[in-house]
Amino acid sequence: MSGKYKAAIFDLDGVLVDTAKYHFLAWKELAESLNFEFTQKDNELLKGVSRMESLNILLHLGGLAFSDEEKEKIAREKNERYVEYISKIDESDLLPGTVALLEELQYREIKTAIGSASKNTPLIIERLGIKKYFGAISDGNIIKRAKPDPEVFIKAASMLSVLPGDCVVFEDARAGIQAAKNAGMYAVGVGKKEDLPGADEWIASLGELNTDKLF
Ligand code: B16
Ligand code: MG
Repeated sequence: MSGKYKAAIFDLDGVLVDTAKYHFLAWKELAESLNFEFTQKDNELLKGVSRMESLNILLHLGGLAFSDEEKEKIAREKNERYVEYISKIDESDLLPGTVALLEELQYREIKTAIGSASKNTPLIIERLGIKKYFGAISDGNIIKRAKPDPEVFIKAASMLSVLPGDCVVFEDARAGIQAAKNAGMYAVGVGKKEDLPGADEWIASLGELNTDKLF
């Protein structure tokens, strides 16, 4: 069937751009400064999770506890490290197939939005030069409830003036797939089926998408 969906909503980190490695480096440096080791495998637990929730998971792994005030300070430090990394990214950090898909959707007049937990979304899309492809940006700066709550995607649909049922979400995190399904949207998992239960279909990267089937 073609022409079924009217809009595409993209998660940012891990779907459009490979920022997970920079989040990892920043969290690892922070863990080292607190005298414990943080591994790539640990980093998987933080994908799609908000900054504060990520810090809670990290501190739990390190067996440490801090006051809310101290945690705010540590999260700020981590973000400063992360921002230093992403201030240097460019188009080469985009994941395979991203620009071709965004160009195609624009040509076909399919509405597009970003639905990301990241408060750094404006900086990232500016650095990548992809702002022009999106009709709406729903991100960590405007939402109150983290994925798997559907708020970030519901807001994106409303900003695009489309119904949730008319949207396809592209997500690389388990909580993001749940958020999309909680929003009543079609969910494409960008990653492995075993890592992303509950999605409606799975692709390894955006370059693999069969757009005729969805739009
Ligand atoms: P920030 P997404 C998420 O972005 C990341 O996957 C996650 O690792 C990060 O902790 C979260 O954004 C918050 O990011 O610290 O930049 O506000 O995958 O929802 O695009
Ligand atoms: Mg993601």
